[in-house]
Amino acid sequence: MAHIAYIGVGSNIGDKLSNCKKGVITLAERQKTKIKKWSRFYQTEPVDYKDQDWFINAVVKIETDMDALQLIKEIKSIERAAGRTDITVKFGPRILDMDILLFDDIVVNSEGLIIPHPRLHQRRFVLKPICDLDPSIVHPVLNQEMRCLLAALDEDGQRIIEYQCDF
Ligand code: PH2
Ligand code: MG
Ligand code: MG
Repeated sequence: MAHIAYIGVGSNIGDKLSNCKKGVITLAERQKTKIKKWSRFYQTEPVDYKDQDWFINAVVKIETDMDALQLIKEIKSIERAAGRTDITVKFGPRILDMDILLFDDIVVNSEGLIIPHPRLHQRRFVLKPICDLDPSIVHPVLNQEMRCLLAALDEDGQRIIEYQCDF
């Protein structure tokens, strides 16, 4: 059975845009997964850990036959293949970060996997691209539309700028 998931993708090392694109394309090529729609790409101010380069972020809507656990395993493997190691500083610089933001409307709270992503509602670099895709998506725990969560955010320390690219 096909599932719909929203994946947040980000990079702030090397060719950031290419790292993001390649990560998602690899996911789609490796497994029974279809890319349904890309958000716009954004240059985003680092959040939580400030002393690092700006990120490129986007969100992609996928359709997949994998369940959430298979999907997270596949994502971890793609992050490792891109050169990411286990010693990555929490919230620090990364070549490739792919996070499951939403998976159908399931709620998961296990040690290795939390869905919806626990910080999704606090982050402009996630909410803005999700709203590009569909601002009426309802957060399955908070029961609020993504456009409302975005509107409720503070301006401070979360600058994002649309990144012009032909993709
Ligand atoms: N990811 C983090 C920590 N901070 N800041 C921005 N702007 N974009 C990110 O993707 C990001 C971050 C940890 O995953
Ligand atoms: Mg992340
Ligand atoms: Mg991550």
